[in-house]
Amino acid sequence: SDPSSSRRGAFIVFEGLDRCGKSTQVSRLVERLEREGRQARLQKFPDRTTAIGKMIDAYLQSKADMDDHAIHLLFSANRWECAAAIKRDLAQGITVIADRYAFSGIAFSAAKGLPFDFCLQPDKALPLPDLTLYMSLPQEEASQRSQFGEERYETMTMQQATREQFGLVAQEVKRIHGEYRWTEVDARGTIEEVEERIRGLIGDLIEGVDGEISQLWV
Ligand code: Z5A
Ligand code: MG
Repeated sequence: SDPSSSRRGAFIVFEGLDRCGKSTQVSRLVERLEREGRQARLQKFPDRTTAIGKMIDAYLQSKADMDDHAIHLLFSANRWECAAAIKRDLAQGITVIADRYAFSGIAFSAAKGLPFDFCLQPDKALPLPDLTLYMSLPQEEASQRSQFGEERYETMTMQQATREQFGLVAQEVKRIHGEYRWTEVDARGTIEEVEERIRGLIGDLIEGVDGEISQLWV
């Protein structure tokens, strides 16, 4: 019998600061998997299409103001409303590729000054990614890619603070869930060069994973 048929899909998350190339690489990866005849699904966070997502979108565009704690919980709630679908797809052997996840949630809110422990709590027990690829790009090169956008958080000070918090998040993931779950990717170079690096790091994860999905921070 075919052992791969009993395997679940892998849950792979892309993280990183503004304009490091997450959305570009995530869509290329999903397209490649589909070309190869595999089942894959892209899950973007925030998912701005849901009711909660629309509130987040208004906040990011500065059309609405919100208490820092309240918006933090909404970002997390936005993941919880997608959690069942992620688990269902993984169980059916579909590879789920996420463009940002709980780690952005912690890094951005902690960068604003919320306590790190508070930031972790609401995402506790969400599906644990099998692999998080953190795309790292020096600030100077990120700035060259395009002008900062119009959205909240798209300032130099905020990006620097978030970069530091991502470092702490990486430590926590490695400490609690193991070194192999968090890998830094050099995001410099051409789109094709970065794509090759990512392909090498993902390896046979796309063949599926044995065992049930674990829980984040548990
Ligand atoms: N946020 C939060 O606070 N809490 C949470 O829980 C979550 C998010 C989930 C919106 O996120 C904000 O929400 C974000 C974090 C916060 N705030 N900030 N900053 P978003 O994911 O919707 O943000 P975005 O604006 O769509 O994506 P991005 O991060 O800014 O960009 P990216 O996806 O990493 O990059 P890209 O769109 O693929 O590429 C950027 C540009 O560079 C584009 O013109 C590309 O063509 C170009 N590019 C890409 N790769 C290359 C290479 N290799 N060379 C040259 N140029 C390249
Ligand atoms: Mg993006």
